[in-house]
Amino acid sequence: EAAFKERLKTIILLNSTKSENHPLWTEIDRVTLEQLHYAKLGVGEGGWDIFAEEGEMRMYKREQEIDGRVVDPLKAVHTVKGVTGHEMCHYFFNPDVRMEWETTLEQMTILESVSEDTLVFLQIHKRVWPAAQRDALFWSHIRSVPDARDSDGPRTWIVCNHSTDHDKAPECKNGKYIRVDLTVCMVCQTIVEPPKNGAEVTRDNLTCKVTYCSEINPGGWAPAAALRAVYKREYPKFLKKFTHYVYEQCKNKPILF
Ligand code: 6CM
Repeated sequence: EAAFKERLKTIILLNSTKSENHPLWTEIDRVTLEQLHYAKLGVGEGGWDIFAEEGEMRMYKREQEIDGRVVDPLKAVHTVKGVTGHEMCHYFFNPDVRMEWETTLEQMTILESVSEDTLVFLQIHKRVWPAAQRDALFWSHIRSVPDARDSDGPRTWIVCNHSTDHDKAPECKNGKYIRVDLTVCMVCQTIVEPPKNGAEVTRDNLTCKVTYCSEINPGGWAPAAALRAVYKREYPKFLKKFTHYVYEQCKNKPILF
């Protein structure tokens, strides 16, 4: 009986560290699945205008304002050879490497480790003249989902970031920074080209299809033209830098399917 109780305690402890038991879970699950669906919709309809194109990368936006604030939704697609969707999403989620590729960041704090796949972040972003400096408070969640092609090959991966509140975060009303409101997702699908004669799959056989969607409300006054100019410069810079970083990190490592 003692052994049974001990085992039960371990099971309860293990389950309590799963994100499914967290008060935020319902929202995390809902927003992540909504974003997955949204990312999969093409850009053919819905008034998407292309604003950047380089190699395989295409970036689209829809100009939109709420109370005079620019909240232009952005959708980007990119194709990267030699990496998997799991690798791409792993590096996008992993706080240890964020400073290596995130050029808009001044400081990053993990406010809560909800579980292995979910973290709550407080980030202070670099100030862009002439607007006030911004911070962002959001949960970040990574998961794999069955591939749309219904194959038994590699699964599709998603990272979803969404604004939240947190006891440990400073009040934004009287705070030093203006808090942005964001919903961001990165969805990555791995395509494996089967090697000839049943040979082992190498990085030469891999292609990763990346979709990145972002909606950021600047949260307070920011001059519209300047903000759009910042986005036009920063988003392509981010996606190029990030995907190149992942390629470089992975090229001599075993494949993480
Ligand atoms: O998705 C990206 N990064 C993730 C990890 O950091 C995460 C964070 C997104 C927050 C982005 C907030 C940017 C705030 C920019 C300040 C605006 C100031 C207004 C000045 C007007 C003149 O999802 C990559 C994000 C790439 C952003 C370009």
